Amino acid sequence: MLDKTSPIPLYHQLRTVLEDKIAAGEWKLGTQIPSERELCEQHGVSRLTVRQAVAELVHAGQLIRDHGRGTFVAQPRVEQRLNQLTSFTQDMIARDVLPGSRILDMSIGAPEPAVAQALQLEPGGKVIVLKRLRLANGEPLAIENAHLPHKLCAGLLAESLENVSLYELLAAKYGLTLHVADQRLEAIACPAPEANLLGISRGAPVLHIQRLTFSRDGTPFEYTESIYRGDKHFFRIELRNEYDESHRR
Ligand code: 16G
Repeated sequence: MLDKTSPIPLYHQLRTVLEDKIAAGEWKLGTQIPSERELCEQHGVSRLTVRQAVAELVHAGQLIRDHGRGTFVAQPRVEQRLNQLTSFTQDMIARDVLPGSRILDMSIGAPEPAVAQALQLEPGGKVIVLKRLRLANGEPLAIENAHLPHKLCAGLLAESLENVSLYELLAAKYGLTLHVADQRLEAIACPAPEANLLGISRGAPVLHIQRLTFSRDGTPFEYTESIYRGDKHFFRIELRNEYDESHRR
């Protein structure tokens, strides 16, 4: 119910009501939402209010406008918590999305000096390069280019890694369990080759992520550069006020 006496603007109240309909599955994925006129009648508000609420949901990626056809409930973007160290597979399963991967490259070679340094390799140390297209419900979501010290997991080259969790395999066969990671994120315009693989336009906004992962004994065992689609994925982080006494116990 909208409250016309509330200081919260009506379009914002309506946005919340519409969001609840999507969350509750009353408005199902991919279905067309009622027309502006119907929404005005249902909620007793003006066209301007409806337009503003719907525009916000389109902007937030929850609705999609198909000009000439109408407005539809969008496939939700995949959320990833930044304060939890997880694998792609875990992130997808937590969101009821089917994870998958296609191998783009699997080889052994000499790393770039910066990668060799990050992975603390000895001079001449080699890396296994594993480049994968990561799929969410069969659709391309990210490209991950992992570099792993060859001496820590030499047998990996003989493994079949299509649709397999790298982290699960590293833990089960090589005793490499995630402990901490240093991760950097930046927004970039997607270069052409990656855009082709991801099925998006060249220059579309994507997140470029670098992750250096360490095992429990402090050994860096994975350096990965990834590109995540900006339109299908978002990161979320819980922020704590360090000055609030109740956090310091
Ligand atoms: C995550 C990691 C990636 C790692 C992958 C393993 C980011 C940005 N990257 O996607 O570095 O290689 O998980 O996933 O979070 P898997 O175990 O499903 O293969």
